[in-house]
Amino acid sequence: MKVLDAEFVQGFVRMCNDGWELGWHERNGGNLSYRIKPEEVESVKENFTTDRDWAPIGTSVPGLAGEYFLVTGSGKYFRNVILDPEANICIVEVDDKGENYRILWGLNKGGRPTSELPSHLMNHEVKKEVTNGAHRVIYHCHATNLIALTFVLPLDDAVFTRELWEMATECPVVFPEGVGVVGWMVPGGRAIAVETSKLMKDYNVAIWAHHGMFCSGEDFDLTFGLAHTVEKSAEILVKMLSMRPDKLQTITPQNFRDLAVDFHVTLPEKFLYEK
Ligand code: 2HA
Ligand code: ZN
Repeated sequence: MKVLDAEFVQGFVRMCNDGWELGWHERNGGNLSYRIKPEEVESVKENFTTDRDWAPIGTSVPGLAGEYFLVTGSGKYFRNVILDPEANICIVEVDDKGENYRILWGLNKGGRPTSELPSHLMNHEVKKEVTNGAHRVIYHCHATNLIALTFVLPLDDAVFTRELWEMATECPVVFPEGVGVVGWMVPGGRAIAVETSKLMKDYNVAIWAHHGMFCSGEDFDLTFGLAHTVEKSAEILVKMLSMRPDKLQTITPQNFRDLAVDFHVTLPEKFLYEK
């Protein structure tokens, strides 16, 4: 099968375009990666070439040895992915030590995988382990309202979780485990990847202060839907704070406990503190 005919590739391309249309991918902002299923690799491997060199990942991910990923290209624009996928995304293979990668398909006009490859792969490694292989998608976007909030809220997991939960009743159901926050760090390297992947042990969302967010999920719908829900809630909070600095009424800790019972989710008590 041609790579572009595969359903996982079409889902990946559609997600890139959805994020672009929502305004989360100015210029070359953001990146997406998908851990390809063995049967999907099998279905497209006739298109792979092995003439491109192995290159260091920049960190070590032994838990991903031998895995294949579909990833966006470094410096490539999300708005161009749908127009020319083969020039803007690529399939890479991780070596048997989890130290190097090589491009097997795509980036046919040159280029490298996303500059955030260390964060993507370290997050995949953690999520593969803690979800027994269920999570396959890692998504990084520059969602506007969420970034704005990182200037006015304390950079604290409990504060961000609680404020986002209060802004939309669906939130505690969509991300019951809460969200984690990384203070400002230089992007693109191993250090920010280490901090982000630590948070991914507990959360499916990691917020990068003054930069954006990382989301993890099982498939494109769930992962995009998670980012969309977080950003929608952030937008409501920005609007609310713009109207008045305090709330006249809100969802209370007891309301959240009642919701948790009916919706069969566990909401950690550490997020249900009295204010
Ligand atoms: O330019 O978003 O974090 C891609 C990025 C880097
Ligand atoms: Zn970014």
